[in-house]
Amino acid sequence: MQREQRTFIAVKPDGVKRGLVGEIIKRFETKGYKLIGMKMLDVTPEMAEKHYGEHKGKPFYPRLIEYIQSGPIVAMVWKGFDVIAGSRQLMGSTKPLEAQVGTIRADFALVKEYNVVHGSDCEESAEREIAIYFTPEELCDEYENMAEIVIEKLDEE
Ligand code: IDP
Ligand code: MG
Repeated sequence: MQREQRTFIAVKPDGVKRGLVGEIIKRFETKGYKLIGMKMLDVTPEMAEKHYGEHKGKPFYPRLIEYIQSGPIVAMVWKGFDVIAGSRQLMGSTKPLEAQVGTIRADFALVKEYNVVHGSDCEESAEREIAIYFTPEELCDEYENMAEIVIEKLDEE
């Protein structure tokens, strides 16, 4: 399948505390993406710094590092056709007021500092972020989900 990608998605601590885990997972599932890894964990300072290394030095960095450690996250790996751009679309813009109505951040977040969900922004970040949170053995990619069956049929035509 062409443009089959993996991405790292996390329900951030505010999303977990607000009881949005199921709602957020539902949006990725119903879109047709395939869940291949999931765990709840407390982000360590080392993980936080690796994850958000690109933002080091920015004024909001210390608060971001504190925020991502302010409670457990639900870390996930999703796979699918154009899943990186597609999940950014489902999440909406970083700033909730700029996010389109119907996206997760427009529907559930008020401010950019607490925007309930994380998603990788390119293939390189996706692979880097997946490796921070998961070992290859923790990913379950053996089963076939409905979207894969449909896309295989399209490929055959
Ligand atoms: P993204 O999560 O949409 O990819 P990034 O620019 O990569 O957005 O920023 C990472 C996270 O840092 C955001 O999701 C948000 O939680 C936080 N953040 C981004 N910009 C600001 C800011 O200007 N002030 C405070 N927090 C910010
Ligand atoms: Mg980002």
